Amino acid sequence: MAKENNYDGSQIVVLEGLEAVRMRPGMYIGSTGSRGLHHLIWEILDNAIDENLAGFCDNIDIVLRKDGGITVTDNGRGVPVDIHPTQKIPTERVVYTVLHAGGKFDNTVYKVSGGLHGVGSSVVNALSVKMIVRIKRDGLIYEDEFEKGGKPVTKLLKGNKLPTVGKCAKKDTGTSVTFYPDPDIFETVHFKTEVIKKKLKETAFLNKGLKLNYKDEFTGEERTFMEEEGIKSYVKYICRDLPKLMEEPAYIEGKSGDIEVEAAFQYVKTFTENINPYCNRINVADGGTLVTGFKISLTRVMNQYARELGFLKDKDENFDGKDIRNGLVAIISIKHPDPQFEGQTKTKLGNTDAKNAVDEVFSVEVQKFFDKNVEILRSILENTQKACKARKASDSARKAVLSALNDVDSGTRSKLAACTSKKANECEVYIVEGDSAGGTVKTARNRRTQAVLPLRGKILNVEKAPLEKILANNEIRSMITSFGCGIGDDFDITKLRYDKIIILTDADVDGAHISTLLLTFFYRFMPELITEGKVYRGIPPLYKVEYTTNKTVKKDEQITFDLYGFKSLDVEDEDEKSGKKSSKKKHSRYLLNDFELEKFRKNPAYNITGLQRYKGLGEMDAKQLWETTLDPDHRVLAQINISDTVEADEVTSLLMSTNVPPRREFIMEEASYATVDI
Ligand code: 0R9
Repeated sequence: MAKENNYDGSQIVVLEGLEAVRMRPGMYIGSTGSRGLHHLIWEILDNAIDENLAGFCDNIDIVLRKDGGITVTDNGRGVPVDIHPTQKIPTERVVYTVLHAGGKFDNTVYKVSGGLHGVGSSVVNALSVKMIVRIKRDGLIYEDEFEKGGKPVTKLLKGNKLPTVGKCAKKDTGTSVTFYPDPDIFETVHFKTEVIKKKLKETAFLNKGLKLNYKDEFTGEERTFMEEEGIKSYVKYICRDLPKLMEEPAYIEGKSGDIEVEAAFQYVKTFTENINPYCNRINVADGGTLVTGFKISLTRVMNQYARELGFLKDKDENFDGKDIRNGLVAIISIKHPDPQFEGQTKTKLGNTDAKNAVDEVFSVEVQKFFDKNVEILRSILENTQKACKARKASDSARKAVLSALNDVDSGTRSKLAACTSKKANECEVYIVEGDSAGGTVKTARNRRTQAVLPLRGKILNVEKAPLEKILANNEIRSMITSFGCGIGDDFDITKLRYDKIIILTDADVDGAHISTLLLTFFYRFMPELITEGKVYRGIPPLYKVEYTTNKTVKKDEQITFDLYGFKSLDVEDEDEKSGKKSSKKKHSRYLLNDFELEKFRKNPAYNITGLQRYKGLGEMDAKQLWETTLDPDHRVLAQINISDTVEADEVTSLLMSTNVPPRREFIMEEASYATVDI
């Protein structure tokens, strides 16, 4: 294939556009970390899925290549290769080099679309060291290659035509994109198979019947993701380990004007509500109009039935929407031709017509379902009735408990060892497992800014207990009073007394369990603590190694490992501290986990002479605890974040389910990781 590196005038403007992407990648893909890196795949994948939504593609291959690249191939029509009317180069090249190309902006190419609205392909090209686009169309195979952030390598033929590299059957059509992310832009160019597979699983649920074939050339793993029942299977999957009120999810679909509406729901016997909304396959985690339409419709329909079936006696009496949604797991998925995503994170749908469309379709279709399934309807209404009674009882209990908590000085009621500073932005509270570790943390801490709240044993599983019991629990009351920001509907983050809430448990299964119970409590009663990034897990080291080395060990040397970003802290020898030069060159170092220990062992510069494994926080003295776990300059904290609500609920349900084996497996795995996504 002919290659060349000169560009005409229009291409220079184009390259300036791509250069802008390279200057500010975060603006286009969110970050240059692992999340941003994977975003590149989602962009290309989205374009292939758009072709599926348009009805021309039913198969997508995703290959994690041994050479570090990724190839995504669809069997759609193939990106057009004709000469673009204004740019005078192949349309394909416009798509991959012009920032606002793709046609999604004016809805001419695709009626509904997700992703970066047409700029995705060129953004991925701009952030790659190499990209190869292969198109099969009209019995010919075309290829276009780019390098160094989108600079065309392939020389166009006479009339600016795209060169071909072979022939194929006429009916064999499609687009294949291979790209290699630029290591100068991304902090890591290491793709994570688990992240990709999770996305493909979600994509399969949201695109009924679409075949997604995954291949990992490193491990040889090959998997096909396909869900014949789409979001119905998704609900089934979320509820798989939960006790169910209805055996099978209900599935509803319909159209209102240009808007397609799909919903699947199932009631389970837990106290929670879990609604996951999608618009054009994008998870609109903050809800918006489509969720409002769904809730209004469900509340109205259920109250009508409740009156007809005698669950409500008074004609003006109504069940609260919250009671009706008690135990509900639902996926709502709409396809909108012109979605307006709102909010800072663009995860809330703003279109008012979406509210009416969902209300209209759901009301009609859900009644058809319930008219055929009266027994299910009755058990949901019985569940609603119980929830309503419990809520009325617990509303008064909650008010009584909260006012009692407010009346008494929090410090004297709970075991909180407060800090002296009252400035929330510099204060943090350590929630510590057990009185004994709590005692050491109290001695070791910086009393001005670090408060300590020791918890006794395991805390209550809020997923299973009724509200009265939750609010009567001492550990939970201690947390509510210490944080000072209320719970549930009364929660007010501006009143939070601490900038960081740090969970500190032993690095064992019990510790991980306590940690997840705490996270579940926060997630259910104070979710903003997590969404606002206030909750952390303290990661104490698992090992202390003594070693000799010929290397010069700098005082306070820190090593950062790439994989998890862990730090290991080198501690000073008594000799060095007192100013003497160590003749034996003996040192000690804290290591966070087995991974670090392995890495240390393999390093020929170090000769390990002693190894201590900390079974729990209690084995460290105050000085050790300070330097490894409390000192803001050296400690390792993992910020807890909710990467997406479905995952959060899935994990919470998994952890709190009665199905013990998968729960144990998850806790064991999580116990050894530094970052927690609940
Ligand atoms: C592997 C990833 N796939 C893609 O990026 C992809 C884009 C794409 C596409 C069309 C078909 N398949 C595609 N795969 C397409 C074809 C036609 C009309 N619209 C879209 C057609 O044959 O008439 N395109 C996405 C944008 C564009 N094509 C366009 F802007 F070039 F038209």
